[in-house]
Amino acid sequence: MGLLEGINDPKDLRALTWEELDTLAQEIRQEMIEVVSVNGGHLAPNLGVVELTLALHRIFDSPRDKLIWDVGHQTYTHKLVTGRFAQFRSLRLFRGLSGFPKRSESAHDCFETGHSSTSISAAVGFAKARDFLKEDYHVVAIIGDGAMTGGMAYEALNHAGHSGTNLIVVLNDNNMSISSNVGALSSYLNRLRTDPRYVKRKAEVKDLLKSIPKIGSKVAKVAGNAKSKLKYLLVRGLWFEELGFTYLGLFDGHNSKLLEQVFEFAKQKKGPILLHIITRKGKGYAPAEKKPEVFHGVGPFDLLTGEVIKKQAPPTYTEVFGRTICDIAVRDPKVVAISAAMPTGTGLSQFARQFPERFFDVGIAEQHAVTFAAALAVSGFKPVVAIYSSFFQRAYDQIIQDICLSRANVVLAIDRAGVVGNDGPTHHGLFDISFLRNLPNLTFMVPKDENEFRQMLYTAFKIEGPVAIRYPRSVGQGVTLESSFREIPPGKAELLREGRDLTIIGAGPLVNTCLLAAEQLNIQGVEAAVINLRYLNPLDKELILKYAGLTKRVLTVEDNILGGGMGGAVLELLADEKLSNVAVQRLGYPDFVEQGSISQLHQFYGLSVEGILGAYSKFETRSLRFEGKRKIL
Ligand SMILES: Cc1ncc(C[n+]2csc(CCOP(=O)(O)OP(=O)(O)O)c2C)c(N)n1
Repeated sequence: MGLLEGINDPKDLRALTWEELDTLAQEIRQEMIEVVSVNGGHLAPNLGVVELTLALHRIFDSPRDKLIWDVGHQTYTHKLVTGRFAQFRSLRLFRGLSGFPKRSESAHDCFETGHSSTSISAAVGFAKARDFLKEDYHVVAIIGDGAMTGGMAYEALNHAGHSGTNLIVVLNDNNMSISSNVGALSSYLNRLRTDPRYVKRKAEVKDLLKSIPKIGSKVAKVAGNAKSKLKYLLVRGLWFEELGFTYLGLFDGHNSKLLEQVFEFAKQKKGPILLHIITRKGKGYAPAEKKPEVFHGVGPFDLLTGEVIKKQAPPTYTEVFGRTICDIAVRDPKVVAISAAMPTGTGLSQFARQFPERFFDVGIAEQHAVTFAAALAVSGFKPVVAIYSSFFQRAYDQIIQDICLSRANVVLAIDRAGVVGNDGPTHHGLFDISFLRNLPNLTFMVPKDENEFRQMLYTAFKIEGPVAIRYPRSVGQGVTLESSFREIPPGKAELLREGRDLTIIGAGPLVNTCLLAAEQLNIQGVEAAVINLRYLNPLDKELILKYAGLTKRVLTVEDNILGGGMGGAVLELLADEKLSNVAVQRLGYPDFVEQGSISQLHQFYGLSVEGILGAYSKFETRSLRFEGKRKIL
């Protein structure tokens, strides 16, 4: 039996010797590598924070003290030492342990995260609540250098520095976001990191910290003296200090003894304090150290070689996006592309290589990305902003104010629309239909397959005004990609199958599921028309009304929350046109959706052939009752 099995609570960590702590760190790394090699997950960020997490849990008293993890993708060690070792093999699986902090999982997960740059805001909230209630605990935000590029982090630093409340920010600086970190702040951190005073005096810092007593009445005085020496010795983080923080750094994030001394010191310190810790992404697993970007969030891989297991499959929608946008940009020099810290994730790496001066990675700054694009568009360029659906939520106001209101020619490429699988509720793209389909001036498209997607992208740059296109995190249908371009007629849906008993309206790749279901229904003698909606805005009212009127039964199928979704748009249309004799059923998600594979989730929520057949059978009884009533009347 290893040490890890005996850790049921962070308190158990405090009994370990330094040697045992080292052994535990190795066991934790082994466990994480093994589990992620099967289940997939955020390996490199987690390997980098093993010592940091253990030190935090030995020095702070979670759950009384609040540990708030930014993004939360680096909480595997935290989970393993807070009583979740037994469930760790279910990490990211359907009904299993979440890959992010989850309040329902443990009291140690004091705040749920998944989206970046919220931890300092949350820390200020916890600290203020504590101050109000005259309670006494520590609040620690752990934020990466990538997350530190997000606007919310500055808003919170601004507030925290001004309020002067006691809180600790641990800046986990591994010099990487998912890809290389970008921007002026990143350069600033880099200057601090490479400051010769830090490089030369690492050893001196260690000695000095040894002189800081852990507890006792003399702490304040001695710590005060030590602090001025520390300031002299350490690199000055003037920028943070100007904001009202005490800055201390830089410290080796893999040196447990040093980390514990630093945290002990920070506990005694009044006011906001920022500890600048240097870690190595992927630490302890050679393939992840070598390719931290690949192992940031990785699917199943071969343990020994570190080779990611790739099934032979059609290209993903993201890959098709990457290729197509390059093809379009070759033809049109005004096309520029913008990513918010995810050039690889959004398929823009090739564009960045091919057109470096026309590519912008703005960091984790979705709001800025959108307004920046709006001004580029107003200046005559044709920007495409590629962001995942759930991260676009950040930029809602900017989409309305800066893009739609002024009809800016911006293409919003909404990747990862619909359920995304094992990252779960923080990452599913369930809301974009609801929050975008009603925006004036915004043309909103959804392709049924990868070739239609390619043609829609081409069409998007032909349309005057803003355009959004949503597409999923999955491989395509395997259809042939036409090399030539053609326009998809704006506002026109596509009738894929005639029928007079039922109209099935689908959007996106689920249209294929609708077609398969229609074939099954046909075997049962039911003639179902299938409409590929293509445009959520403007709606093809004519076609919808025609088939709704003809079949009197409409079933909508969408990879989105039901509230405000595509089915809602159809209902609004039928109500507006007073087609009250049409029965409508909607398939989609009634609520937040948990983690699981995409096909598992589709199956579970009835977005499947069986789900459609089941829905149809309910129609029958309902509409018969309805028809019966009408007869009586
Ligand atoms: C609002 C938002 N945009 C984008 C992401 C995707 N994302 C997850 S982690 C990450 C990089 C974070 O870098 P850093 O904070 O340095 O953490 P590291 O993984 O390097 O430890 C990004 C861009 C996100 N989670 N939230």
